[in-house]
Amino acid sequence: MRLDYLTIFPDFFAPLDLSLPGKAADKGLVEFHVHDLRGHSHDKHHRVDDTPYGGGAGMVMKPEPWGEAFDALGVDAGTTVVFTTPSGEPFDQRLAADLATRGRIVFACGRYEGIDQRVIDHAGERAEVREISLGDYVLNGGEVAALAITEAVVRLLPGFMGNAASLVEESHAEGGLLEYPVYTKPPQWRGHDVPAVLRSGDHGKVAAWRHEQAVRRTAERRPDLLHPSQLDDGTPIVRAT
Ligand code: 6GU
Repeated sequence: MRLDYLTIFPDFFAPLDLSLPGKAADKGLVEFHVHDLRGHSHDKHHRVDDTPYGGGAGMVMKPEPWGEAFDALGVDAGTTVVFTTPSGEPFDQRLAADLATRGRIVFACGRYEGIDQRVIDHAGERAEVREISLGDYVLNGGEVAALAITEAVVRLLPGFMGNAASLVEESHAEGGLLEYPVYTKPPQWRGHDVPAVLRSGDHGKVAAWRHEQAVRRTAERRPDLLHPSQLDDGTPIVRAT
């Protein structure tokens, strides 16, 4: 898989050499290429933004540098262009798994109040386009979002963690539930004990306890996941007639 990043802040992507993505690159599973969008702006100040038509606050990213960058990168029908934007579709584990099947992704990281809509429309005429949001809050730009998406996608690449891990990760909430709490040694620590059931050696009781904890957590933190229509695991809901 080849991943390209178009940004006016290339330094944001230094972490790609570290940790998980760096390991994947070392294994030859993925290639990262970071590009400064200003290199495709040719006025004296390498401007990439301008005032919005129709008025209003803030600046809009100009189309020309993006178009030239797409040309230079050879963005084509075999490419997925990801625009990171708070107006995008919500990112989740399912979308990460979908993106992990692509051969090439170009991350277009917007800044200011957004990118001229024609850039997205144009990209859609030559490539697959996904507009993706990390969640319902606003970041200053799409760079951190692109890094987060990268990490979620790269760890799913076949051969990265072994197949067992990728299978388990197909849904972030296994069985539609959040993870149960986990413990390791020592058995007592600062007045807190490991729950006795986990040291009982009774695998049936351990499994039951973990399931109950997962349900409790999910009810408290993510009640939306408990609604059957939101499990969305691909299993058709069959109702008695
Ligand atoms: Cl993908 N971009 C920006 N700028 N803000 C966000 C976001 C993305 N996801 C959540 N907030």
